Amino acid sequence: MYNFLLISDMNSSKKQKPTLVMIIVIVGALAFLGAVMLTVVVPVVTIPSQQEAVAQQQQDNTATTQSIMPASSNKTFYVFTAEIEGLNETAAKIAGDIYSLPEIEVNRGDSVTVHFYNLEETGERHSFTIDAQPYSVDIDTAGDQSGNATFIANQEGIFPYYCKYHLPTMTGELVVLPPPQSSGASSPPAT
Ligand SMILES: [Cu+2]
Repeated sequence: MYNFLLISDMNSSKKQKPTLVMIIVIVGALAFLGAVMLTVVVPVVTIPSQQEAVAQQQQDNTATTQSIMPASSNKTFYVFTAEIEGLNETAAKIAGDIYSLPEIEVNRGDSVTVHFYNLEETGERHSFTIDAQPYSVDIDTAGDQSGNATFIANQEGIFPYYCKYHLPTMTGELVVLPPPQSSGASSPPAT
């Protein structure tokens, strides 16, 4: 009790300056300790979150790439006339002509370009024709010639393409799938 009084006496009198110095020193030491704690502890805390941020950024980039894809997807196909080797057309009573590509697969919204090459040396005509609604494509070529067509695949489904001169063998299928975005979004979140 006496000691306390003595100290308070000291505080309230001339000894105030040294006490102030002490307080400054203590505050300074605490501040220094705090700074040390921050520099030591904070990096330990922030490194994982930085990694998470990088991972998040990578995910964002992937998502951005995917969402940009449908808007800028121009798909180009090269289709050639071909023949079934070894087929006796007279005996089989059927044309042995086929397309080099029996299937063209795109996504709805794609801009589709078909380059069609008639490789006949005899001048025989071939066509690449789609007349299933809403599509209307007709690349009609003489031998040794080529043509092309570009259209927007604005309806999903399976649409046959065929050669006007060589049915029923010279056929193929245009397959228009849903946009890649919606197939990615269809995976439901785990709940
Ligand atoms: Cu043909």
